[in-house]
Amino acid sequence: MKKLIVTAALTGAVTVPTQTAHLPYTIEQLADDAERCAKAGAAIIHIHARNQENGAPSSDMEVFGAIMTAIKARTDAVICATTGGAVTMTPAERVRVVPTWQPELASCNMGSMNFSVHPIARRFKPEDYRFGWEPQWLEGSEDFIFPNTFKSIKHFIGEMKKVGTRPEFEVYDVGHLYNLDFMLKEGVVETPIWIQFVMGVLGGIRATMYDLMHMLDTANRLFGPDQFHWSVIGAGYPNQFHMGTAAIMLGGHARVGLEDNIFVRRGELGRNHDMVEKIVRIAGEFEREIATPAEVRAFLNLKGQDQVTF
Ligand code: KMH
Ligand code: ZN
Repeated sequence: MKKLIVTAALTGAVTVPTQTAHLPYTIEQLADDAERCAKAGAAIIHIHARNQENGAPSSDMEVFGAIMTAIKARTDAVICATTGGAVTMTPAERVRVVPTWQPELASCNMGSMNFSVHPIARRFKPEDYRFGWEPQWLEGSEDFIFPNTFKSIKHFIGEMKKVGTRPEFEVYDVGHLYNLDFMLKEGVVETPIWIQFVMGVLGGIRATMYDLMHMLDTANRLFGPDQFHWSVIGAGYPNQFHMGTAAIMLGGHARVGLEDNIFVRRGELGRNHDMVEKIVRIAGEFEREIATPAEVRAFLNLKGQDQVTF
């Protein structure tokens, strides 16, 4: 795929509302942001569900379905549902979106790891928080292990296969690529593989060019350049745009949005579509055209918007 696939990750489960008033969490806000991002060039919209009153991450299947239904009504972008969920959720809760709503694409996290955002809590005083759940959410992540055992990864992929959902493999470190290779050799995973390199999470590999090249070299060596396609997340600012620009230069693809980063320029909070517009502008400078949802569906061999249950 010569064209650039832009994913917009609208909300996630890590960013808290106090960090930025631009974080969407209601169905309406998420649908608005999805439409604006799609118009700006995002072909994939990555979705988490949040509590409609207080913005806390949620595993409520009704809310998840309502968000995806609202987005589908307003854009033809591919919807990628999270199975990473949030720290409070069990793997069984996380995977439920797959059999329930049978999305075209879903994330599949490729290893257990520390996953922490506790340093963000240092930026705020107790009285700064908009919602009561937020300080404990940030601070508690210091003691959190994100569980993704081989058995649960196999189960997640099995659930996806049953309903024709394609996995997007989230790899946060080199070891996760070896886990993916193991799954491939076991016959659990099929090629071509769609990989999201997640760089810059506290607990995973850093978001530097050296680390990205190491991930890419390792993936090339394990799978061969024709057997996988990749996109990259740079968590935080300026990582999101540094890694995205590297992907534009190297023939990969880019994910942007408030799940991973809240600043569009140094010190300037951005909206989701500001992030998409910026990466599209950078792609333009490098003469990379932007892929449409239809092109992404063909490229990733997705089952189509009419085959989901939302
Ligand atoms: N929160 C991101 C760092 C998922 O949703 O499954 C990775 C992510 C995982 O998007
Ligand atoms: Zn996510």
